Amino acid sequence: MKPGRLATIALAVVFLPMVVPAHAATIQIVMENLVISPAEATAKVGDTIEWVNKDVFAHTATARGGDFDVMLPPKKSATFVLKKAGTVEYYCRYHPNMKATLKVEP
Ligand SMILES: [Cu+2]
Repeated sequence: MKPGRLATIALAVVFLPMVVPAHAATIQIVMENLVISPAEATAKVGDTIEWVNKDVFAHTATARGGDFDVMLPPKKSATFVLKKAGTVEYYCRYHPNMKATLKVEP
C-alpha cells in the first residue's frame, strides 16, 4: 500500500464520525487562564458540551437565560447535554469577565 493511501484512510477514520448526522457529538470547551475558548462554539441539540477547567481555581458555565449552570472545580471537567436550540450566552459566576456564546442548532 502506498503511504498516500494510508494517509487517506487515516483521515477518513478521523473525520467520518463528524459527518454522520445521527451521531451526537461532544464539543470540548477549555477554560484556561480565565479565558473560555473557543469563545463562540456551535453545536446541535443532543450534543454534549464538555467544559474542561485547566485553572487552579473553580469556574462555572452559567447561562444568562438559566438553561444551565455547570460547576467546574479546579482541574476538573463537566458535561451538559443540550436540550434546546437557540443562542446561549454564558459566563463564569466567579469571574464575570469570562464570557462565551454557544449557538445551538435544532
Ligand atoms: Cu471563573
